[in-house]
Amino acid sequence: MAQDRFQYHDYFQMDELLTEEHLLVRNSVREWVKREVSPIVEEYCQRAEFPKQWIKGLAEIGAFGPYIPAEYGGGGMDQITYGLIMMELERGDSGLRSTASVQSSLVMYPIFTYGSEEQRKKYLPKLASGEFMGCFGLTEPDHGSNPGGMLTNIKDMGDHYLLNGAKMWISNAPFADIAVVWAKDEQGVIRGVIVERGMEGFSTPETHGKWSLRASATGELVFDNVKVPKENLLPNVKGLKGPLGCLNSARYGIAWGAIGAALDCYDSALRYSKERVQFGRPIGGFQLQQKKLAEMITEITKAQLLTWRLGVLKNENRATPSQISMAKRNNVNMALEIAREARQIHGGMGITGEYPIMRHMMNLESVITYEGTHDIHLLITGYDVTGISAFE
Ligand code: TGC
Ligand code: FAD
Repeated sequence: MAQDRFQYHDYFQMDELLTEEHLLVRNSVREWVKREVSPIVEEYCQRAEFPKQWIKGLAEIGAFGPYIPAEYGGGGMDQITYGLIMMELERGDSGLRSTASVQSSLVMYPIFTYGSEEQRKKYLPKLASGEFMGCFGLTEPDHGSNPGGMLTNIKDMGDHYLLNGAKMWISNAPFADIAVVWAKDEQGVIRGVIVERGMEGFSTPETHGKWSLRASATGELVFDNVKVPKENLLPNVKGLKGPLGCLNSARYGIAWGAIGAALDCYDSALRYSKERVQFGRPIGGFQLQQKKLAEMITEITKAQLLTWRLGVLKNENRATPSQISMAKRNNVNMALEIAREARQIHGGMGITGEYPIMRHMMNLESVITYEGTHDIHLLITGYDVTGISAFE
């Protein structure tokens, strides 16, 4: 990618709603992204490789477990700080945000919330420092939107559990040290277990050929009679609400993250529209281009307000899963539409790696599908407002 000339856009002066600490963290993450991410992201994306050197940097800026209490190595910060970090990371690349949100919301969160004290002490500090990387196994080849139908299972063998099955589309799987895996016990109840790399019968083949999230590693989790020690069971949750509870946190982070991708596309399109001259004038002077830009900043501003309010509710423990679904769905769709329009404003240049647009657009095609598809989140809202489930 050419030099990172990104400038933040705050049309409704929302910075006034943030604290000094929020601004400090946000600005330091933004600087890190400009320094360590933007110069190399395009190259790694083209090579379809996750830049492992980002792990150390992510840990140093506090992107692993920002809201996990400091006694377990986390940042002890609030939910708005977490959101701001996700926004800045996704401004760099959705794959980068994915790595941080999986580690924080899908690995550290369940261990903190559903784990034993021993599990918290054993894993959380190492996950916060990046010494351990984690992944989250819910989706299966035949159970994506409907995880309740999962086939992966554990059998109680007395002194250990025997784990069998397979998970698919798992972010960070190829290099993860541990996996939080959701499986049914002999009574058909969904339980969480922590599986460690090196356990016999556990493998993590990488998924190749992706046109999206190319700078993020995705893979399968395959369990062939894996002996999981009894102490690796997450004791404090049973049922689908376990994994779905983690998704509330990750989807919340994505709602913020998508604004970052949208801002990057808008910022690039705005600058290009002022610099690119056709018919003797900057293309930003043509009404058709102004319509696109004006609509972009309007949608970004609406998403910023929605998400900030969601953050306030989340800080007060009042954000409902349906509110989170609405924000995730709205913001990711908003970002994807902005990426498509920004691509057009850049003309032919929009398809090249000189600009971040096409990369964001392709990434967002995954973001609109993972953590619950665009359709599923609409149905969650539909259920919430009518009281009638479309899933039964
Ligand atoms: P349903 O009967 O509605 O619910 C079952 C139980 O779960 C409870 N529940 C929730 N609890 C906490 N948070 C939520 N958001 C919850 N939603 C539901 C519910 O109260 C019930 O509890 P209980 O005590 O009565 O048993 O379940 P359903 O089978 O009808 O399914 C509902 C549906 C379709 C909404 C849900 O399964 C769903 O969200 N599907 C989408 C699947 C999904 O999002 N997968 C994501 C995989 S992880 C991922 O994509 C990571 S990408 C990471 C990255 O790279 O950034
Ligand atoms: P399906 O569920 O088969 O859906 C196909 C289509 O049917 C969609 O358009 C969907 O909206 C629609 N559909 C399904 N059910 C209904 C319905 N009831 N009504 C209307 N329409 C419906 N999972 C993890 O567990 N961990 C991870 O780390 C992870 N990372 C991912 C990374 C990437 C890059 C991707 C692409 C996916 C990842 N996922 C992960 C999986 C992701 O969560 C699933 O892809 C997603 O939940 C959708 O499942 P599916 O792909 O099986 O689609």
